[in-house]
Amino acid sequence: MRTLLINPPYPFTEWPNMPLGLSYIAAVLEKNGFEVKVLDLLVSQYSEEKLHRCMAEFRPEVVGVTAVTMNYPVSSNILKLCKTFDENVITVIGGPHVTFCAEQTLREAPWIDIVVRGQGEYTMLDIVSGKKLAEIEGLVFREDGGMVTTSNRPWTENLDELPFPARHLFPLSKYRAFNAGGALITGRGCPFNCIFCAGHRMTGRRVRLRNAKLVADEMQMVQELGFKEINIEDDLLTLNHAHVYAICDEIVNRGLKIKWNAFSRVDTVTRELLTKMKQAGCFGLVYGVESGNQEILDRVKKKITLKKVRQAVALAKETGLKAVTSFILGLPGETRDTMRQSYDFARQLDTPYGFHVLAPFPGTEVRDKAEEYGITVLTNEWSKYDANRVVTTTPGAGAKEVEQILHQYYNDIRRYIRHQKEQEREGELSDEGMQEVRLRSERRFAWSLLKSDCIENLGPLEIGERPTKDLALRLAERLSLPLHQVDEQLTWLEAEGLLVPQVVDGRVLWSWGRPFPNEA
Ligand code: B12
Ligand code: SF4
Repeated sequence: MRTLLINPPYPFTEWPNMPLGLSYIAAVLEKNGFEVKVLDLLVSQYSEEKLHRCMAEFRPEVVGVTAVTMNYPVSSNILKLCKTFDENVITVIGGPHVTFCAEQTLREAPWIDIVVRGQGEYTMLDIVSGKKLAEIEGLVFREDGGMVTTSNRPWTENLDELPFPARHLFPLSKYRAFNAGGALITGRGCPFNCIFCAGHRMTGRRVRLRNAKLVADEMQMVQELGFKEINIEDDLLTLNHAHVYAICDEIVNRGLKIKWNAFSRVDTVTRELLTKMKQAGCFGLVYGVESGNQEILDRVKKKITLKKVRQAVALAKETGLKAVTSFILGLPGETRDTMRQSYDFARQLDTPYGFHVLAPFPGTEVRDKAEEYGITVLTNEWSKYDANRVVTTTPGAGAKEVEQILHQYYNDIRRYIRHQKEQEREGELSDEGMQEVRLRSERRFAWSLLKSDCIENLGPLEIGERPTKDLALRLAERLSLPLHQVDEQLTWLEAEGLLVPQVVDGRVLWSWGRPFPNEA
């Protein structure tokens, strides 16, 4: 069956990233001889007309969309539109939201035919191969006016049997225009049981690891595609040290010059490990710290101590890695005082930090046992589950208290950016600071081009002395941005081959670069 996979939109603030889930599914379908197309509505303007055009041109027999909780409403609506355009198309949804509320999804969205629960590569392959739905593990679907839930699909044990993600089906130049990293995973699973996390329930608590040689092959491939950095998206890379050493050895022995970062836990790092990682190109780690109050850490089953946090941050600093710490406000037992402790602790660590707000995602223990944990869930309006706003309260921390700390955190960010701008004006900004400023403006610029399909809608331009300058003039006006800034950004995009001019009928037509002939 011809299959269309759709990457739905979500806000810039959530770091646009090529989705590995959809790209693994696409790769498995292609490997088995099926025709697959990706419609990426994240790094382009989302319109009904575009969706309609894609459906009319490609005429898919199956449409699949992914969703986290926050963008489930828009993903569901995309499938509703697909069904309106073609009532015979089979509509499928998967990902970490619907996995844990599959039946509710089908009850509320009659236009969705199938919910895929958990890891989706082989489940989608079975669907597209036309296997009887009742015989496919990991599904919920409608039948005879009721719903059928098939048995759970066992975790994929041997990750090495999976092909590399089908990056060639995605508009890579658009992702690269953010100057952000390319993504890959080296393993799936996390043995911990933090009550606010849906990750370990998506990937399983038993860790399966990929062969280090294959990981290095994929890193090399991502680098050759032009990505300057790699984000390793494992839930917890630093769990199995032998695995990390093996990957680092591959990188070093092959002489790869790759910059990469990863998610970690403070109780899984040692000086030797971090030194090795640094040698192999790692530049940063994200530590889930969650709270500056030990009782709360114990209550949410984080199983770490504040002492360990301090040690792990110090180790990262000593080995030259940038540690970013991540906190959650509104956890069970939270009060104004405990949030203040988290905030003070984050600042004392003297390393970059981020604050999110508790969102009780379906499938998490904190949602399933909300009452037991003293959590009041204020809304099930899923679009509000972006973990940046208050959707729960505790007896000791209402919305106002949480927002107060959150505002303080946002003010810190604003102050930091203002300070950098002042330093830049006075010529006192460090190289690292300059790089941050440049990156921020590159990303914002890329986003404004992409979200309005600016390049696609531009049409041909007169041939002038310097085509990039002509394009800059036009875009500066259209985007209301300073000409010098637009010119600088476009010069970079063109030099990287991300934007390409072509002369057509005596005029210049700009388009996004296509490193693969069949790229979206
Ligand atoms: C890496 C990562 C990120 C990266 C990249 C995200 C991306 N879009 O690629 C960054 C840092 C950008 C990010 C951002 C966010 N993330 Co995040 N992220 C992860 C992480 C650690 C791994 C995701 C991953 O790549 N897995 C590997 C791939 C292969 O698996 P997968 O994506 O789950 O896909 C498989 C299945 O889900 C299924 N599937 C998925 N889609 C589809 C579609 C179809 C049709 C089918 C059949 C099957 C299917 O099959 C796939 C292949 O097996 C997960 C934790 C986890 N283990 O799930 C959290 C996680 C997904 N993130 C989460 C959240 C909340 C966010 C943010 C909202 C940030 C925030 N404010 O907290 C944003 C939302 C961005 C978005 N829309 O995805 C939550 C989602 C929970 C929920 N129910 O919403 C998770 C589960 C972590 C958690 N807190 O519990 N994230
Ligand atoms: S928060 Fe991190 S350590 Fe805890 S269960 Fe989730 S992935 Fe594992």
